[in-house]
Amino acid sequence: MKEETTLRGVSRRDFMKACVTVTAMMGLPFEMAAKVAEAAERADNRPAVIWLHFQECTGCSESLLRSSHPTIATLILDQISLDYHETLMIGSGAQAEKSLHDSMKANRGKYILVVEGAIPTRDFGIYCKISGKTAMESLKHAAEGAAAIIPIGSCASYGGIQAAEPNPTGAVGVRDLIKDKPIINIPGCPPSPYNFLSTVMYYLTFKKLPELDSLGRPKFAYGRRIHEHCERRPHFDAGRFAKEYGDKGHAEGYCLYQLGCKGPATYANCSVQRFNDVGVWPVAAGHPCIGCTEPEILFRKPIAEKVQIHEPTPFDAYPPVDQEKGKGPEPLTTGILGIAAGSALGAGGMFARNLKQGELKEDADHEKTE
Ligand code: FSX
Ligand code: SF4
Ligand code: F3S
Repeated sequence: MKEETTLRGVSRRDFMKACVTVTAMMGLPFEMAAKVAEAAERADNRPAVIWLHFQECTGCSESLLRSSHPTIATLILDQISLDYHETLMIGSGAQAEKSLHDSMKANRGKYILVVEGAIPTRDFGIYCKISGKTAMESLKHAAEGAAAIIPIGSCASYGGIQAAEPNPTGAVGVRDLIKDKPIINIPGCPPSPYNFLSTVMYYLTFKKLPELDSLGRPKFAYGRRIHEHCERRPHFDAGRFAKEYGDKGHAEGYCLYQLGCKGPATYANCSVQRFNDVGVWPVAAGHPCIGCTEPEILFRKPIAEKVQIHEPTPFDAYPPVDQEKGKGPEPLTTGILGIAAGSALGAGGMFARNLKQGELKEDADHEKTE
């Protein structure tokens, strides 16, 4: 029997599955999935979206569109009226500019402005120009009529790789230039398309912005550290670490902390939500997390450098590797032991120094021990 189709090319089952996933990601109870689905299905509920590209690699759009399964991209594109997107629209030149200005005029005060890429500010912003205007001018102009701005990716959120030292073009994120509009950062290099979809769905369902953290990220997606849910976490807690790429520990799924994994200091949901409907994410593929959602880590700290762990994070997803069912220490205890083991085994002079009031401070030097 032919499956009922709700939205373009998406079966009812896939549609509901995506709505349930998005609802769970927002931290809402299961019953709210029906409300989210209802908001998604309303034909009059499609905000105009203007999507600007500045200094970036287009990986954010790619991540959204290259999902192995069309559900996410289709859902996103069906939930919004994407009036202007330089790499997706058919028109170009004067025709594209006309679409941009027509949409800004027709939807003034109501459209969502999505920004992909950093904005160069040095030398009056001349290092990125589109249609004769600098990125700074285009952003300020488009921001004036926007209801809210979503900088997608770490470049638009914080400057990203363009802002790495010595930052030759003076690249900055949207929040450095626009101060009078609601801004919801969706960092990541690239970010999970689900985080963008969930943010849009939240806005459509509740007609308000989600709660944000101090970096302007939705708390529902960036409220927990990678390390808390990582599938390699039981190995961290047991003191089992990959020491080199391709060694036995690496092949057997041991913790990547000693290879520089920034998971203990990175707030994101990759270890839970993963990417592209097929369950991949960097750490599962054997690469340390490089902290791509964190402005102080991404392209600021070398990939191999170990992060300091300021407090033990209890894991809550996987049983310890050597724990018999129903026995064994509490997660918090094993977390602390794991930090100590990581310190002793991996970083030479790195050691747990200060354990008071539940806070464990570590000192990292980067001597090679072996
Ligand atoms: Fe930046 Fe987006 Fe990194 Fe690229 O375009 S967040 S360089 S993956 O993708 O802006
Ligand atoms: Fe996972 Fe990295 Fe934490 Fe190890 S340090 S458990 S690989 S997040
Ligand atoms: Fe980025 Fe780390 Fe997730 S590198 S994609 S935050 S695992």
